[in-house]
Amino acid sequence: MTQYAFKEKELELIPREQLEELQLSRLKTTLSRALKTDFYRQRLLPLGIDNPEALHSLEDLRNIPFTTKEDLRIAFPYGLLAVPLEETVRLHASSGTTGTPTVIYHTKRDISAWSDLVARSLMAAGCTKRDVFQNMMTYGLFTGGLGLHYGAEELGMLVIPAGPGNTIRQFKLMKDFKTTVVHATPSYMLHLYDKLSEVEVSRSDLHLRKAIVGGEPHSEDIRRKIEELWGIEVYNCYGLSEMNGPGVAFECIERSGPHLWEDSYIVEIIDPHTLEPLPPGETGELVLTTLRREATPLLRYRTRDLTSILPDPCPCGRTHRRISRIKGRTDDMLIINGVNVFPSQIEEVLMRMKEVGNNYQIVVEKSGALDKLTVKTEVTPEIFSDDARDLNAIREKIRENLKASISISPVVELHEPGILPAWEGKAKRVIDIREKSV
Ligand code: DLL
Repeated sequence: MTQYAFKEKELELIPREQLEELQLSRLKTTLSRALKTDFYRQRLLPLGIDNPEALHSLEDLRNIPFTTKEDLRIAFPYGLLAVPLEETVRLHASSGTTGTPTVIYHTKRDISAWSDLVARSLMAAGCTKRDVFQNMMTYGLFTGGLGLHYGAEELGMLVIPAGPGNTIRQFKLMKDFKTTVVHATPSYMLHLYDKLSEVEVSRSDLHLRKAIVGGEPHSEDIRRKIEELWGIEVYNCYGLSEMNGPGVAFECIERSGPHLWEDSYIVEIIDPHTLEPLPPGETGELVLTTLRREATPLLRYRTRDLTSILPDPCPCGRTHRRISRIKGRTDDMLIINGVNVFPSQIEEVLMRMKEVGNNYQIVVEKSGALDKLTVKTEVTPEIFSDDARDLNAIREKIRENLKASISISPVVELHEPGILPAWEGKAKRVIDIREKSV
């Protein structure tokens, strides 16, 4: 049965018109907060954007420039802080690859609004205060651990702050405390399942009923695989540290795309090249504006994530629109000998094949002047045999299926289960060593 509303039922079912009025009023507040930061003052005042009351409709948001990850780095450490330091209670940061971290600050009210949003999300996914919640996400500067932790406590779940790793202990905790809901990256859920055969705990000793997964892109087939292997329901949780972290969008019990909580964020989808808005149903870059955050308001933040707004309303009745599964990032597209390939396309092909196991890796390197794509995949224990003819046939089948999907014929390597690197946090599946291998 659909459960509504952790605290504010009217906000989850709010008619669109009222929701947009609420957004406009909160947008004005966000702009006035932004104008207190050094960064936005320098950016917006020269453009004559100095009066929140001049925003007459949500369309007016389009006159405000985008904010990018690079801007957050430029503003490091305090350029985007909109409140006095004494009002802040926590920061989260992500280091990325270039060195300077991006930092988001939170006031007490920010933490409480975020926790409410996560509690609302968990409730929409059918969790209750009777659930025992084992949080296997990393705690620390990364938002995955603490974000869900506070929200689950807010809902009244019993939280086990396990963090990732130490698989034997994870199973012991699950068994001893009768864990019913877990939170992990999808790759860690698959890795854990592979480890189940090595411990003295069997699936029937466990009380698991749901997993919340997120933090990294994953296909519908990965979800299905986790659901089938574990015999549980899997819910997709989307978020990014710049927008708090987990809980920006979350699936309800329909499990048909995460609702993006529009009382807290304004959603836009743009063409990443022309920067023009795209209509519902069309895939483009997700752009988000915070509506409730006090300490670090962000206007039109370019997430780099590729998705679309699902045009149909959800049968659950919530009016907050759903987004489609993240297809990839504008910056993770590989160009291999001129052909555009998203890692998600490769994953989709692999995960649809019953012979393929729970882990894979994509390697791109130079071979002379050309790019060479190698797809390494584990096969299921049943399939792994010494009969080279069987393995050759499987290798060929994978190669053909991949060629049909991505128009490139990769080298396919098959591996025994447990051979490829396993990930406790976000999986790093793409190894692009073209520069090094020139
Ligand atoms: O990964 C926040 C999070 C933690 C979300 C735990 C969900 C669960 P960042 O480290 O800033 O924050 O990374 C954000 O991860 O822009 C996406 O590219 C990717 N991502 C996060 N969740 C999903 C998801 C956290 N459900 C970046 N599906 C985002 C696909 C996801 N990609």
